[in-house]
Amino acid sequence: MGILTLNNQEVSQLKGVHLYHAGMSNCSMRVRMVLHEKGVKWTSHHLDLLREENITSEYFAIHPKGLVPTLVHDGTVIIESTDIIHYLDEAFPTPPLKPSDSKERAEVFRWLERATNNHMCIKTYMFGNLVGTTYRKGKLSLALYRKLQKNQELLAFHEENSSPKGLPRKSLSAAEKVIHDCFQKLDNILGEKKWITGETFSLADIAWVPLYVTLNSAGFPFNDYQNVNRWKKTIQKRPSYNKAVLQWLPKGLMADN
Ligand SMILES: N[C@@H](CCC(=O)N[C@@H](CS)C(=O)NCC(=O)O)C(=O)O
Repeated sequence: MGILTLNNQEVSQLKGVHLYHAGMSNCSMRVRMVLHEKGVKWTSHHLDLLREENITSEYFAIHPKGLVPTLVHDGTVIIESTDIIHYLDEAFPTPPLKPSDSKERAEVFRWLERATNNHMCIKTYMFGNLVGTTYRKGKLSLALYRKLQKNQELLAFHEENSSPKGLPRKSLSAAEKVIHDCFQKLDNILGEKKWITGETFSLADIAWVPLYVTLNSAGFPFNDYQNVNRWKKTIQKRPSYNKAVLQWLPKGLMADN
């Protein structure tokens, strides 16, 4: 579980639930959805990723990779969105967002793990198709990033995206293939079940619907995934979707979602 012990007075003194997050970030959407599903009051610390508000020594003192989201609950810092939503489900048990059946619960964890494992592919697709050029770091911000970022995978990713050629075509095609495989699997499952793990709306649905939303905004072809489209439309009717996803999207992307 992504619980951190930081020597950071500023966050360790925070009371209640605080979320460091970004509007378009799929990882932040899943945390906001869980907070809204559970009716938890939270304080927003919004970071504009395009303006690199996450690339500061202050934020790296909270999240060692400078990523969103970060949850702080009564001074305890939790990172990794799938760990955060699992934590929230334990800390605020009503309504539960995991099925009572043990096999279905195991499936929830598999889908959370799958979301975590595929994050770099989603990031690659998003940068290659939507945000990459706007997100290219100039000389100065790359220098700052190199100073702050200790994670070699993220450093290499942003260096490559910021190079004149951007991310290589080969990485984009590989990412696209992984995403198609995941959504095909999801489509097959949703042909037989209402929700990803059965009859209960769960953390698995909450972890995956933001991936649909962000990929859809970047033009990922979802037309052939009929069952996934039906599932998405059902989730769209939930108040938490409106509050945690739609209201945080840039205006131009709201209509498509
Ligand atoms: N595995 C992490 C991934 C977090 C992540 O990559 N967040 C993205 C937004 S969805 C971010 O902060 N990007 C900013 C950057 O790469 O500098 C999680 O699930 O929390």
